[in-house]
Amino acid sequence: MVESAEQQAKFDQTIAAEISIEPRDWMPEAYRKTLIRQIGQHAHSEVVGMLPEGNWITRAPTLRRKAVLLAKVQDEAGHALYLYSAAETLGADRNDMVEKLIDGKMKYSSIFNYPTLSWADVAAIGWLVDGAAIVNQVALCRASYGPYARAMVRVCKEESFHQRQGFEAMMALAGGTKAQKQMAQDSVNRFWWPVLTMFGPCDDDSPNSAQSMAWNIKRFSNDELRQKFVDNTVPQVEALGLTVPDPDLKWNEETGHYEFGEINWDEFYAVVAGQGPCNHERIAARRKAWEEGRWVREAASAYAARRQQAA
Ligand code: FAQ
Repeated sequence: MVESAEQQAKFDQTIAAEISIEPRDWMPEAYRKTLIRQIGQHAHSEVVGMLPEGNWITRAPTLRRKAVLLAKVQDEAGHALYLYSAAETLGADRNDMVEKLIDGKMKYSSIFNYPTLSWADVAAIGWLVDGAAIVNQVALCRASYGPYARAMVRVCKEESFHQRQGFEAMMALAGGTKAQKQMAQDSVNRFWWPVLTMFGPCDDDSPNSAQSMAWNIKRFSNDELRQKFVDNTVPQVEALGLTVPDPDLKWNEETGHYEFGEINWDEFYAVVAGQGPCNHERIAARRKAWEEGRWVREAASAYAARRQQAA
């Protein structure tokens, strides 16, 4: 497609005027590709993100916890569906995106390559992982692409419920027996640093940020959002009577922010490159689901074609 100066100028004006870009509007190819990349990765994260928590559905400590966890995991599937649909409005093909995920050609959030070793990890995912996801996604409610921004509004409402249920489950453990409190602390120790990497590399090492911010897809930089998460969450850790596993963490009165230690970026890049503790397991699970669901997709397509023919 030839991108005319006139189309580009109209697009630039729409972005500058804070008016949403909609599927019918002309958009630069690079904008479309960036959105498909980000929304596709986001959708995949929701699907792969069901695995670590799904691991505990049969082992939840009470019926109430089991019912809540089932509903939460189901919500994540719903988020993936809104997101795949938003990517489809840009011309992406859902099957193609899923095949790219299982062939390792599309990414998903690094955080879901860490295992859930105890029940406290399920609480930590709700509280910390959903908590980090909200900080990122509240900003995306104002993303310039309409279908993405609108999907985020609903997702954020559900995520904030998830975050509270995670905190509440963590509160039960932190206020429980000595062994339960230790389980909660171990989980915070294991999840704290990986959660901080959910926001992406430091701004200086983030190749996509400048352009995505110019297009109003991203409204805050990776480091700004990470700082916001730390500022929100440290008081919550303290309220639980737990500690943050960072000896360099300190409150800076002048800036009004917490200062925190150096993130292990080598570990982050290794996990993104497929060398995290659970990468193989996660992709194998998605591949199995994709292959075992083939007959369902084929049957649904054949049925839809027959109905169309009859009509
Ligand atoms: N993991 O230039 P940037 C959830 C990649 S949803 C893996 O900074 P960008 C809900 C990045 O893609 C969690 N890869 O990139 C839930 C890029 O690679 P590429 C998911 C990462 O896009 C809770 C490269 O590094 N949320 O948790 C990560 O401008 C509980 C360079 O990075 C979203 O996807 C990472 N952590 O900024 C579900 C939110 N970070 O594509 C179940 C939407 C970066 O050039 C249970 N996404 N990379 O090859 C975003 O906001 C952005 O894409 C960022 C990255 C901020 C993640």
